[in-house]
Amino acid sequence: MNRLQSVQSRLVRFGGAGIGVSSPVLVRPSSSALPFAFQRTGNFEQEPFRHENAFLGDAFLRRCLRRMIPVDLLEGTIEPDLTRFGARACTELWKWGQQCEESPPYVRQTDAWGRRVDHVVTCEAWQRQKSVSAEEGLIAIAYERKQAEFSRLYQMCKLSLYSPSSGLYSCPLAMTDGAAKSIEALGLDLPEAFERLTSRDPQKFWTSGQWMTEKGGGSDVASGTETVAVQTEGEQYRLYGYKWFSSATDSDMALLLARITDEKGSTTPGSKGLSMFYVETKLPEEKDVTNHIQVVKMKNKLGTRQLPTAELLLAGSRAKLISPPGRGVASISHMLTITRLHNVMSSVAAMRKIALLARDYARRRRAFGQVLDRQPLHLRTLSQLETDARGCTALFLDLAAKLGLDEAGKISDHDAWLLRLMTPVAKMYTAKKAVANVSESLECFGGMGYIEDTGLPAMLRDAQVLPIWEGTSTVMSLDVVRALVKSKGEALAAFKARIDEITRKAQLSNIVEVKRASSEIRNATEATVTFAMENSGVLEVAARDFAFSLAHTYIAALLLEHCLSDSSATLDTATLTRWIASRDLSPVAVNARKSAYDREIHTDRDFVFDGYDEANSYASPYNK
Ligand code: UCC
Repeated sequence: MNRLQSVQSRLVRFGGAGIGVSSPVLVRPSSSALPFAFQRTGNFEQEPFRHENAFLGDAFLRRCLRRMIPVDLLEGTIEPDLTRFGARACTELWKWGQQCEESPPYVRQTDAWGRRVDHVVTCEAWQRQKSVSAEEGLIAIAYERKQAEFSRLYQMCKLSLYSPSSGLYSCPLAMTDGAAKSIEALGLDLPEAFERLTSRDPQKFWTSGQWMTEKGGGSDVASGTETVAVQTEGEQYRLYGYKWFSSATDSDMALLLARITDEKGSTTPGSKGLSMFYVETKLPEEKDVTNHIQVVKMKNKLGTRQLPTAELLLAGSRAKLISPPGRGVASISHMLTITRLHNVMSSVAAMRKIALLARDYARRRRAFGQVLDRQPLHLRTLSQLETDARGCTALFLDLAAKLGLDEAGKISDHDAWLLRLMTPVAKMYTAKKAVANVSESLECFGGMGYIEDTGLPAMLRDAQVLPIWEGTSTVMSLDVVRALVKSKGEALAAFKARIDEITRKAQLSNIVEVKRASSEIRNATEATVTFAMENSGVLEVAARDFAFSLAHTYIAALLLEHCLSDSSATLDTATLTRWIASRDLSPVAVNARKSAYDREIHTDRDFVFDGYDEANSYASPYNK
C-alpha cells in the first residue's frame, strides 16, 4: 500500500464505520466514496422533535374549556378557530418567531444625510407578526365581545397558542391590550386610539408601549419617576424625561407616568405627584415626525432579544393628560392588571410548549436500549412537569374567565376581589414555575437542550424575564398584602368562601381520593387564612410564602372543582392527587409552626452580611 492509499483507507474507516465503534472494519476505498469521506459524520443521526398542535395536544385544557364554556359556543366558534390557529402557530408562525430571534432589532439614529431619524429597525418576520395579530383578532376578540363573557377566555387561550411562536410579539400585544383596557375602563376620550388598538385591519392596527421604568428603578415607581410634564394648553403637555427600560419601542403610542410642573416649575414628590399621559410616537404631519422621542440606545439583554427594548429621551414630546392629576399609579393599574395576566398566559404557554416538545422527543429518542417514553424515571420527571403545567393552566383559565365576567358586567363582588387578589399571586407563581420548568425540561433533551439551533435555549432565556418584568416576585408578594389591606379583609374572605364552596360539594363525592383531597384543601385554607389574620406583624417577611400558599391551595381547589364536573376524565383525579402530594399546600403555615418568621426575621441581616466588609470590596474592573 502506498502512502496515499493508506491515508485514504483511514479516512474511509472514519467515515464509514461511525463514531464510537471501537474496531472498525477496514473497507477497501471505492473511487465514488473517496471525495466525500471528510463530510461523513457517522451512521447515527438524531431524530428531531415534532411540533404538536398545542390546542389539540392539550387534553386538560380542552376538558377545562368544556366545563367553562357553553357547548354550542365552544363547538360553533371557539374550538374550530383554536384548532386551526394551533396548527398555524406551530408551523408558519414558529418559523417567523425563530427568525425574530435570529434578526434582532437595532436602532438607526441618523440617516445618510446626518438627519436624526431614531428609526427602530425590525425584521420582516417581526412586522408580519403585527399583521397576524390584527388579522387573527388577538386583541380584537376581547373587545368585540361576540362570545359575551367568554370572549376574554377565548382570547387568552388563543394568545397562549400564539405566545411561544410570536418571537416575543406577545409583549407589545400585552401592552396593547393593557392600553385598550385602560381607555375602556377609565372612559378615556381617545376614540381613534381605541379603534386602532382593537382593529382587525393590519393597515389600521396600532400597538402600544407602557413606559414606566426610569433610571431610579422599575419597582418603586413613586420615587423613581423624574419625567416632568409642562402644560401647553388644556390637557396638552410637553414631556421631558428619560425612560430607561422601554419595551417594544416600535409601538405607535404609549401610556406613561410623569409629574406635572406648577407655575414655578416645581413638582410634587412621591405617588401623589404622578399622572398618566398618552403619547403618539409618530406624528407624520409634524416637522419632528418622532414626536421628540430620541432612541438613545438599545438594551443588551439576557433574553427577549427579539424585542426592541430601548432607553428613550423625551425631549418635549407632545402628550395628553389622561388621568386626574396625581392619580397616575391608580390609573395605570388597569394596564398592569392586564399585562400581568398576559404574563401568566405567557408562563403557562411556555410550560405547555416545552412539555409538548419533550414528550414528542421522548417517543423518538432511544438511550440505554430503550425509547425514553418507556423509562420510568424519565416519565416521572415529565409527569411532574405536566402536573405543574396543568395546575398553572387551571389558575390562568380561572382568572381569564373572571376578567371576562367583569368586562361583561356579570362579576360578583366575591369574584372581583378574587381577581384582584389572585392576579399578583398568579403572576408571581406561574412565572417562577415557568423558569424552573423550562430549565428542567431542557434536561429532557440532553445536550440538544443546550444547542441554540434547536430553538430550546432561547425558551429558557425568554422565560427568565417573566418573574422580573411587570413586577418582580417581591413586588407581587407585597401587592398581595396591599390587596388584603385595601380590601379590609374582603379579598381573603372571598378566597375562603370560594374554596369552602368547592370543598363542601366535594365532600358529597363517593370517590375516596376526591374526598380526601377536599379535607386537605380545607385544612390548608384554614391554616393560611388564620396565619394572615393572626400575624399581620410579620406579613411582609412572610409575603412570598403566603402568596405561594394562596397559589397552592387555590389551584388545588380549582383542580378539585374540575374533578367534580362532567367534563373531567379519570386522569384529572390523578392531576389533583399529584398536585397535592408534590407540595405543601400551605408553606406559610408549615414555616410558622417552625417559628420561622418570629425567630429568623431578627437574624436575616446578620446572616446575609456575615463576613461582609466594604474595605474588602473593589470597584468593578469592567464596566461597559
Ligand atoms: O414596563 C415594563 C415592561 C413592559 C413589558 C410588558 C410586557 C408584558 C408581559 C407580557 C408577557 C409577554 S416592566 C415595569 C412594570 N412596572 C411595574 O410593574 C411596577 C412595579 N411596581 C409596583 O407594582 C408597585 O407596587 C407600585 C408602583 C404600584 C407601587 O406604587 P405606590 O404609589 O407606592 O403604591 P400605592 O400608594 O400603594 O398605590 C397607589 C394607588 C392605590 O390606589 P388608591 O390611591 O385609590 O388607594 C392602590 O390601591 O394605586 C393602587 N394600586 C393598585 N390598584 C396599586 N397597585 C395596584 C394594583 N395592582 N391593582 C389595583
